[in-house]
Amino acid sequence: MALTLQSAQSIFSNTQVPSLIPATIALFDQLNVDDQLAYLWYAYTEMGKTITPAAPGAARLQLAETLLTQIKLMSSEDQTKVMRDLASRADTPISRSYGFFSVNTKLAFWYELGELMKKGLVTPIPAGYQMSPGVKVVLEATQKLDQGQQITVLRNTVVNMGFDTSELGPSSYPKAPAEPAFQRTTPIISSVKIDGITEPAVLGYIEAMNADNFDAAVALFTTDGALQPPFQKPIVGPEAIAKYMREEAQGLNMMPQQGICEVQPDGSKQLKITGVVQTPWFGVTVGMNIAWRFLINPQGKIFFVAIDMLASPQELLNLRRV
Ligand code: 45D
Repeated sequence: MALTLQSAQSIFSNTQVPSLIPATIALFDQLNVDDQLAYLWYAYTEMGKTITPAAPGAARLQLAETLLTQIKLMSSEDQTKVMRDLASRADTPISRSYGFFSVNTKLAFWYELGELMKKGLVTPIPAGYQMSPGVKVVLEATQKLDQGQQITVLRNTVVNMGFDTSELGPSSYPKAPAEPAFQRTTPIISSVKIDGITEPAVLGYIEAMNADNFDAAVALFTTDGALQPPFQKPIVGPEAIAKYMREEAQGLNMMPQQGICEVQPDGSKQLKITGVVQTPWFGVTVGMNIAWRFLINPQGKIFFVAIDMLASPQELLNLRRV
């Protein structure tokens, strides 16, 4: 029997994911633009009391430099307008340029804007802004999330800002600059041991990802294989997966802890592995509890892997099928 994406997506469907993340984002989406900017500023500064992102490297900031220089030279009214345009995804030259940035360049852009705000060179919140009750509701919802979940919400809002350049034809795409590498702060974890797991494709996957060796990781997939990131649709095919990994999976520390493997009558295997992932933005200070759900074909290739954020640390131990 051929493996299908649809059936693959439903393996270990009892995995509990934090519905609070989409719920918080949905509340955020309902705010007006000034409230959104104010919420983000408060959430970011509040979070900054305990954790701060690592400064992006020079190579990364260079990709955003033209925009940042332009913004620095503006009046504070125009600076506010730029931020409103980004938050409302308006079709303006700056909002378009931002829309073409990779995820990490978008984060670096905002990181630097935040630094400029601290120095008083960029205006943080629209002058005369009064907090609406809606902002308090979203801030309270955010406080209920753990740190890994909070940075996921922030990252998501940053990714969604700017003009949606996917609406433009492919011919209008500027050539994407090569992604600058993240400096790894912790030594590469080379020998992978996962309680209960001996599957070579899985161990090889983790090992390759921890070395940013995406070609090796992608070579473990079938030609119709798929990878499903948290809260996203599956990315199908080796080329698309490799592109995604280069943009979004660099510098991650993957520390799988335990798992189960179930062999199916057709010789395929379903595995669920739980553990902790660290992002290079926050290093060892933020651990995200996640699960990988693998479907390995009878030939030992990865047909499907889903990455799920877990609702709670207790979920790390949920390795039952139903
Ligand atoms: O003034 O196996 C605001 C995959 C506006 C790959 C701001 C994975 C207001 C396969 C924007 C707030 C990747 C799927 C300022 C595994 C304002 C795989 C600034 C999983 C100044 C395991 C805000 C990886 C800023 C995972 C600067 C789960 C915000 C990775 C910065 C998760 C926020 C990574 C940052 C996460 C957030 C990273 C840097 C959640 C980073 C989050």
